[in-house]
Amino acid sequence: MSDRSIAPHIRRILYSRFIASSPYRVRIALALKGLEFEYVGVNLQQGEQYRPEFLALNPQGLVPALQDGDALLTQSLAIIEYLEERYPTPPLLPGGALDRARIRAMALVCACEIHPLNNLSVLNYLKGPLQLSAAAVDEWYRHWVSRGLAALESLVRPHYRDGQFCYGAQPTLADVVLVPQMNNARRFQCDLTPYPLLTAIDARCRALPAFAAAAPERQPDAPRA
Ligand SMILES: N[C@@H](CCC(=O)N[C@@H](CS)C(=O)NCC(=O)O)C(=O)O
Repeated sequence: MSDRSIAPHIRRILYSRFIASSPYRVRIALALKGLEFEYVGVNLQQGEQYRPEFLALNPQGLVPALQDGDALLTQSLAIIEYLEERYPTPPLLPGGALDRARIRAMALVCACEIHPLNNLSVLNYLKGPLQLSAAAVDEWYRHWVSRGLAALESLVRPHYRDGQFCYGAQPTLADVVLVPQMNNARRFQCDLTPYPLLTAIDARCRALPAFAAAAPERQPDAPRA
């Protein structure tokens, strides 16, 4: 993170980490809505999220944070809902109240039930103060992924038709959150064969230009081959 990152003249800045799933959600939403931004990498593995200059942006010490003009925003889903309200096209929460509640419920399976239990600081706490072995921590990780994805596969099934997304014929917030979660699951060698619908939707999403542009390997702080 550089001092340049808090320069006031810059219109939209995303504080991100290439591999981290929460900023990945925001990158997808920005790309789907065609919104440009400057990327500032925060190296979580080197503890940059705990530096005073970053804590001044997000006292939680978590990415993402988004500077949008004068507004500074944190929490990926709050950021995406803000983008949805300010830049409604294309909609990530389409339809009526019931549709939106169902889409949010799908997104929250990953964002509230899987991801918080598997975050870097949680894993570090299990490995450090609680002295769990690497194998036990991997088991912990995969347990919460399989429990969450199994539920999500069931939630998606009644709404899914071949060639579609989690909820209908266009990507929604549910897909925006699913794709980074599936990426995490692959990183930790989780077995994805029990989730054929989620696997198909994930592949379909990743083939779209907006999702591809947001992919970890395409980010400026990703390791170069
Ligand atoms: N609920 C938050 C979660 C943010 C979060 O956990 N970010 C992770 C990366 S995906 C992070 O910054 N972890 C740093 C750490 O745990 O120290 C959101 O959706 O923005």
